[in-house]
Amino acid sequence: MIEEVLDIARGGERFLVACHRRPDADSLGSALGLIKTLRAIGKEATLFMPEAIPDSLLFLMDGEQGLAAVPPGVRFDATWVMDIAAKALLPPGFPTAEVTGPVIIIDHHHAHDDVGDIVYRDTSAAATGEVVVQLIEGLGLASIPDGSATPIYAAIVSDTGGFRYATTKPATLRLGARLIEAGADPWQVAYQLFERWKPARLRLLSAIIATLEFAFDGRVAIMRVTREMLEICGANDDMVEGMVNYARSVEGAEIGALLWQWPVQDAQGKRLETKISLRSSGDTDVSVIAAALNGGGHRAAAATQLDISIEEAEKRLRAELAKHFG
Ligand SMILES: [Mn+2]
Repeated sequence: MIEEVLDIARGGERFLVACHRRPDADSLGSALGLIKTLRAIGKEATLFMPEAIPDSLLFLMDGEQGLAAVPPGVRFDATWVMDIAAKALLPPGFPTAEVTGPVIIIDHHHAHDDVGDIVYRDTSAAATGEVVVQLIEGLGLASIPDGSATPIYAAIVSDTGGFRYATTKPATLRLGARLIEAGADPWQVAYQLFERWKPARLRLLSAIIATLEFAFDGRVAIMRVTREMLEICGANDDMVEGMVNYARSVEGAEIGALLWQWPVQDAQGKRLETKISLRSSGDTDVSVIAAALNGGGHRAAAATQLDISIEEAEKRLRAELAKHFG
């Protein structure tokens, strides 16, 4: 319940705010929006950021310093984690319960599994950034707190694909207008999030598009990205974000899929797993397909990660798709 969450904000003094693993614009934007909001009501708030922030999101930081690790002895009254639907998406090195205090989840996904002690999910919200505005209002703040308009606006612009997706409601656009009135710069945000491509990323796009194949009479468009392709293009994994949309954009494709070779190093050793990103152009619920492959997401955008080779993952994916299109 939102009241329970607001009570935590009112009652505590010192908070840690975290994003999900591999932060995106909604997770980081809503984290920064919440940090400014907590400060606006006189609280201490610190960003937990153990990973490198993608270049396209650095503009959101605006002088904010993230904490890569919590110094020994530091304790928080509570820790907020933004835009997270599964335990596996907690950031690397997430502190223990005695450091974090109660863990509060602020999100808009359908949960994949239980994460957090207190959970506020509004699955009708287009972005977690929108949920942060509910907190701002719930705390009785008269206006959007200083410095929070741009990150919250970026969160919403990113998750709605620039106010294009079906999640864009009249209220979403009204909120966009309010955030611009509060100082968000729409072109600056769009340029940083959607344009400003490095040459290596454009080369990578070309390589990924060269792998495009159609299945099930063109109803599914499948693309791949391997470590070798990334290396040849001089590209990194951050540059792959959003590429799957090109598969969906093919006329007649109901689903766009991207298989992505993903290096993992853990107790079981070093190996290549496979991420699968799925996008629906409307009629098919890709979260059902992702869930059958141990993943999750939304109706229009879902993903999973499998501990198998890219070839094996493609077989599994095609077998699952055959249940819907076979
Ligand atoms: Mn989101």
